[in-house]
Amino acid sequence: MSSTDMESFLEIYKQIESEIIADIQSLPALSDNVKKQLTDYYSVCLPYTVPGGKMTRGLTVIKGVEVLKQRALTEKEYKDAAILGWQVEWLQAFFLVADDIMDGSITRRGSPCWYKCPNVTQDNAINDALILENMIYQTLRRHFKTHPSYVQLLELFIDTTFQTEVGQHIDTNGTPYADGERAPLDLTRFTLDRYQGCVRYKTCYYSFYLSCALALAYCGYDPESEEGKVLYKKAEDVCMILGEYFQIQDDVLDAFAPPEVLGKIGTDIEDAKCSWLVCKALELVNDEQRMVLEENYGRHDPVGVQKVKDLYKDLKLEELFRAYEDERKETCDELIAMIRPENFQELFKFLLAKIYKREK
Ligand code: GPP
Ligand code: MG
Ligand code: MG
Ligand code: MG
Repeated sequence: MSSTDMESFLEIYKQIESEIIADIQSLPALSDNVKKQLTDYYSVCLPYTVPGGKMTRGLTVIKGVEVLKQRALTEKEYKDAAILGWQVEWLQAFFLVADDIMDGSITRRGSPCWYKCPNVTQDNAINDALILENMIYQTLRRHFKTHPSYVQLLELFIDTTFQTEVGQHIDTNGTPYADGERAPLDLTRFTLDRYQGCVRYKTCYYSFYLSCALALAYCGYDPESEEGKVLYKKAEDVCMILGEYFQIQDDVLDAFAPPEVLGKIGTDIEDAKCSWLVCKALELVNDEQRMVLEENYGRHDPVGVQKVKDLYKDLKLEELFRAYEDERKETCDELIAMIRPENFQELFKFLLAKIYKREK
């Protein structure tokens, strides 16, 4: 069985979804009518918010277990790895439902964001994000309670969630509120130093490191052992670099990719985000160009947003990004080639191939 087979992976999604819906159906002390409302609602919410992405985070767990075992997986191993992979996708669903509310986004994966759907509303969507998070722990308990790595698997999800929330705080706190009003734009906050810290926390851990660490944990590598320490550290080092590259792509795509290809409409300029583009722009601008940012960055005004994008074009930021991307690819190739044992390299080659020159 190929580890990147989407159909088999989606089969496991359906099984997990059925188990969750069955759990809701058997909640005690609720009338059949209320339980039907709940199951009807989550039978729509789950397929809408969980599958339907690129599924790279989930498939990475399977690839990781395969690479570490150095052989094709047994049916049981495949299923376990796929269940763990889906828990990363569930975590991602929780983050995206919440992130889209926080960022005031309109579309995701080519459809309206969950909170924008008719019959959902923002109040429901906030609670759904929390429920999606909780489902991770329901499913982990159901399938891994007696696994020797159960506690480590739980802690990986708990720690990664905290790391991502710290990153999200840095990401949204560029624009604090005072008396209900956004604080005035402060361009001095948008430095590459702040950017790197923010991205490490909000993206790298959950989008790259978590899947690799889950594969290591499932295969029994103890992070306290001599061998384990080296492997987790190597995975973390490479994932931080891949993750930063991935988020820089995300920021460039936010401004320049056609929404119909990307599946989402960019909001970084309107939201005054500490994006790679604005950080780079601020390194390159003259006084007059800086005024364009002062006057238009962080405003919900299409004319102003276009002026910022025109400035990015004048500063040749897309070209700068292309050069950066080629340089990153080389750095990653070199870093990956140094990883031992050699079979472990395959996991990071898989990740790099998934993101290099991506268009969505
Ligand atoms: C990506 O930021 C980061 C996340 C989706 C993490 C969210 C974390 C929470 C704790 C809610 P982004 O806003 O650039 O992503 P996108 O471009 O996909 O909206
Ligand atoms: Mg967002
Ligand atoms: Mg965001
Ligand atoms: Mg983004």
